[in-house]
Amino acid sequence: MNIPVKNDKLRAWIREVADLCQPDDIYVCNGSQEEYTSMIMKLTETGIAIPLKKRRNSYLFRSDPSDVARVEDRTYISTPSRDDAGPTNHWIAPGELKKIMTGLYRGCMKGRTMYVIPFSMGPVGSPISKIGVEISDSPYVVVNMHIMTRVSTGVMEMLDGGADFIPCLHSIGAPLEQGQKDSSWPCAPLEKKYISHFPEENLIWSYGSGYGGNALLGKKCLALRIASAMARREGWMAEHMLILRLTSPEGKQYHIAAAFPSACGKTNLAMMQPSLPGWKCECIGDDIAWMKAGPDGRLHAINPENGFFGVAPGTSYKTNPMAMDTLKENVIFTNCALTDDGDIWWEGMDGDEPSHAIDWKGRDWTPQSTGEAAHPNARFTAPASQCPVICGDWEKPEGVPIDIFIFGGRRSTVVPLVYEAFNWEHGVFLGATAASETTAANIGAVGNLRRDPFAMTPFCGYHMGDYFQHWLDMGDRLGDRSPRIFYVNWFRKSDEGKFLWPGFSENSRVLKWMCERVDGRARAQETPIGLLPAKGALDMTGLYISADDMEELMRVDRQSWTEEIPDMEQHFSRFGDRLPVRLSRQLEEFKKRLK
Ligand code: GTP
Ligand code: SPV
Ligand code: MN
Repeated sequence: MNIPVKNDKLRAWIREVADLCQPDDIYVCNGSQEEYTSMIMKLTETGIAIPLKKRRNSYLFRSDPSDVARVEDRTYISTPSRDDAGPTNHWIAPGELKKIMTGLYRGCMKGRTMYVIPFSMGPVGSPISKIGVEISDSPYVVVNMHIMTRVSTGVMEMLDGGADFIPCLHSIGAPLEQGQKDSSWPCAPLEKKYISHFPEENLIWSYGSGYGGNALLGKKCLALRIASAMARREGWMAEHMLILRLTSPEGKQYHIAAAFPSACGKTNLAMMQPSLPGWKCECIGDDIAWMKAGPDGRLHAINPENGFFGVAPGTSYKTNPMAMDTLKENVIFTNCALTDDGDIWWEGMDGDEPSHAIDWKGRDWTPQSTGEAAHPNARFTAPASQCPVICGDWEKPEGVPIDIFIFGGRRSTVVPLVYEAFNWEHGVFLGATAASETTAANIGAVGNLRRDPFAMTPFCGYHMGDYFQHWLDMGDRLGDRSPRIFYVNWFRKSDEGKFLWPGFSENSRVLKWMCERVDGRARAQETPIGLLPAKGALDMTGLYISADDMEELMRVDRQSWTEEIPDMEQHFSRFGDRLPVRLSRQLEEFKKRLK
């Protein structure tokens, strides 16, 4: 077979994979508009992609009902020693895992085309960017990678010139026998799915799923799991963080990076339009930040992605107008509902519910139906460049200097709206003990409280104890140029189960307080958990919240925090002697403050 590729490592790898997986065809992608259109046309002809009358060049896909989210239980960090993967990762020894997966890969692309997708994470040519090549037998993956990463002949030219790359092998795990009819979303059963990472070889092997982070390997697999391990070795950071620029009425810029677990508000905060007059917010990234210390000694961040793979349900003109305006054309929708007039719909969208729709499983749906019309983890894939508030500097190769880090999660109780860490080390403690209620972004139970340090539990490519140490080391290096660290919770509820805080654009009030803290202008009060806004320090102009609700939002209840301690201790004990002493000391000091 003639493979139009000059890079020796890439040629050899393509041959090796083709010999193993036995596809009918090999196609090397160039990322062009024509390529996208012709792939989409084929997907439309077979009924797999449904064109939307109401949105130009936009399509709906419906996944298999078993393949709707990431599969953390089937995700592996395969280091030679189990210890190096740590207690938060699933582990199988590299030799054994490769043997199992080689068995699964053998002949797995029969009857299908093998696509070779060269892509850049980060602007092509930026010193922070990395090249990956995904081999996949899923045309859905190809069109999504076109949007989510930078697929181009430019990347192939760099490879031809000898550039190195991270190999990302993906198969849906559904070979076709001669004459066998294909299904619209072929995939393998759960027990045959493997999302595997070999951090010491910078290698990714994924098998059996076609959905999101399981299949679009540039995202969680490369840009977080593999990149976090590289970042530790090389002294930089790869984080599950949005990046935004906030500009004050006086024209001062603040760059903020925030880590919330999956489906806990990153995309929404990244595009938030401040309710406070005169403040401006621009989006740089909504999910992943790669950060390096710059020549100025500050931490500079880039967004390695090229698009948004965002949660659809709950997105509306009321909650996230900038996302809605991003979604007008050139969008791939997955597992949303289809309306009778040829548009998509999901729970929480503006206006009335449709009186009839086709749900994400392809069945008739009416407001009387029992299930949701859109799957709770239904997603949109849209080019970042289409976002009306994408920052003019979002592709700047050197990134933007970060002033503020925010950690947070979904806590219906205990955790107040906002507080500030006393210092970097305390901030790392807040990140390390962060907890959140689980969401539909992973296959599994929803609403269970779990510790999710730095929102990285599913994405850290090495031992979490070493990751904590890496955060402490970065703080030591950055010194007085370290970003300030805050913790937020938009999700505290009243006894009646109502959100106490309106969230979304009103979150600008909280960000404003943070900026004023950075400038040494806002007052804070010391509590055992950290520094809360002093009375009157949070700008509440034009927003009415009852005094009772406000008090509950800001309440630091010693009793409830004391009840958290055993769980924090148990959490820390999992890391054994890899837990930095500075963090166990932080926990001891916290206990003293609570007394
Ligand atoms: P991933 O893409 O999975 O990493 O998720 P994400 O962190 O980007 O979460 P996203 O912004 O998509 O929000 C997930 C859900 O939380 C959506 O249904 C939002 O409507 C909802 N949400 C986001 N921000 C807020 C907020 O400030 N308040 C409330 N009540 N809900 C919010
Ligand atoms: C997440 O789950 O954090 C996501 C979606 O951003 S996925 O790409 O599926 O990981
Ligand atoms: Mn995410």
